[in-house]
Amino acid sequence: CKVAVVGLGYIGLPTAAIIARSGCEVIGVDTSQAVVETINRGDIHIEEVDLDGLVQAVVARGTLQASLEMPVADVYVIAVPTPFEKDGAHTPDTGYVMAAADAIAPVMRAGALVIVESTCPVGTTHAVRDRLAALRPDLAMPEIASGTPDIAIAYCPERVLPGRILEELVHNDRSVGGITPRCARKALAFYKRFVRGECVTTDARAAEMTKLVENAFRDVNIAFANELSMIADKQGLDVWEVIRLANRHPRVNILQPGPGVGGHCIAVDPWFIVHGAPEEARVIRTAREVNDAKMHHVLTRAGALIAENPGVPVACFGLAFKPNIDDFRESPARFIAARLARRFGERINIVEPYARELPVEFGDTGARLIDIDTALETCGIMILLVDHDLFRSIPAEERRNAVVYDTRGAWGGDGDRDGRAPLRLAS
Ligand code: SAJ
Repeated sequence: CKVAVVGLGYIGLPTAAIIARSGCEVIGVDTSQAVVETINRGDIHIEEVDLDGLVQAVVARGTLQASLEMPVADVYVIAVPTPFEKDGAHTPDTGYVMAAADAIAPVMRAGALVIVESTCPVGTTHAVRDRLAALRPDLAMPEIASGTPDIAIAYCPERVLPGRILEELVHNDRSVGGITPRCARKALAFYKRFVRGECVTTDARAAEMTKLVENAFRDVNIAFANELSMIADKQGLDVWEVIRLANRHPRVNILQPGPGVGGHCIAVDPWFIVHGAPEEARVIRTAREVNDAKMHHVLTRAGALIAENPGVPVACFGLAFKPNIDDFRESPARFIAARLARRFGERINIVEPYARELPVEFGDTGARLIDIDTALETCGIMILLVDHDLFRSIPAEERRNAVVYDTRGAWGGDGDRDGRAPLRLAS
């Protein structure tokens, strides 16, 4: 079985490596020459637990190769990004998916299976089918041609958690959505090669919506927690205590407030639903707005705290978009810290054990990257933005002389009322 994985990013590369490990011959296709060269050396260009060893092994064994050219293959897996268009209206941009279809069309042969894995608005897989049909009128496409189609097309989203990708790629259940039941069965047989979780067949549109719904569900639940934190703040309540107590109810499970929602999926995918049904998707849209508003709320609160304590050095703990990972893209913590650095300059110190240097936007601000010990010794204001385990384990004793703003509720006891009381001013 020869497989082409199109797009060698956070999903495509681990997927290509896992498929290669299962014994298929895999060609990873990417438009970046640097990415292709890196992988063909057995190296990786992204950070993910254990991915380096796996890629090195399958490249050395010759089962994974990267290429700029689309090969002839039995299976094509499309794992390219689906960002927003630059219209400021959160319109999904499926241009990379369509470009992948354009590249596959000239080389695909009868019997091929084309799978879309990228997160997509409902209807995209059918649009890919239509594009392939237009470019290859000589091949029979599912639902278009009468008789047995030459090409099978399916939508099979991933649902892996960054930091646990290799494990979850294999063990999570998967939705396998075919344009027709026959397409779904063909895709199912492919996933059975390397997935240990249950693979459930459905149609392509249901599978597209399922992916969006999963992330919108989480976004709405986080928005509930973030809204509670702002209500509790106004009413002088400890939101963490209220959530802890409410979660003792057997059917209540409130998530954790934080400085907003980051990452590449949860803050993006709900907009794909809103775009498809703007009148109906009211809770989903509002949740997005609440989570974005929380980021600005934290920025305002942190800014006021720093301004009220002139001259006191500040430590911002964390830049990552969530705890215990080194992924700083689409991160509310990074956004907040960078804005504070721009406003307060060299008073701002960043503590981020997962970073070797500060991201570019800190460039000329005067802010510095310092280690935990230096922060604890020298900073009178501590703003916790990411609850890395390394930060959680700092004992209260070591923070006792600082004004603390804990946006994650990780430093229980002091400063866990979403910022305001009970803060203690630096002596
Ligand atoms: N967050 C909170 N409070 C919480 C939980 C999360 O503020 O109680 C924040 C995090 O700090 C982070 C953001 O939400 O900024 C997202 O983090 P996450 O851990 O919820 O999710 P991701 O973006 O790492 O991965 C999600 C997962 N989706 C779901 O859990 C429904 C993952 O399974 C998907 O595969 C992934 O999106 C994706 O690729 O779509």
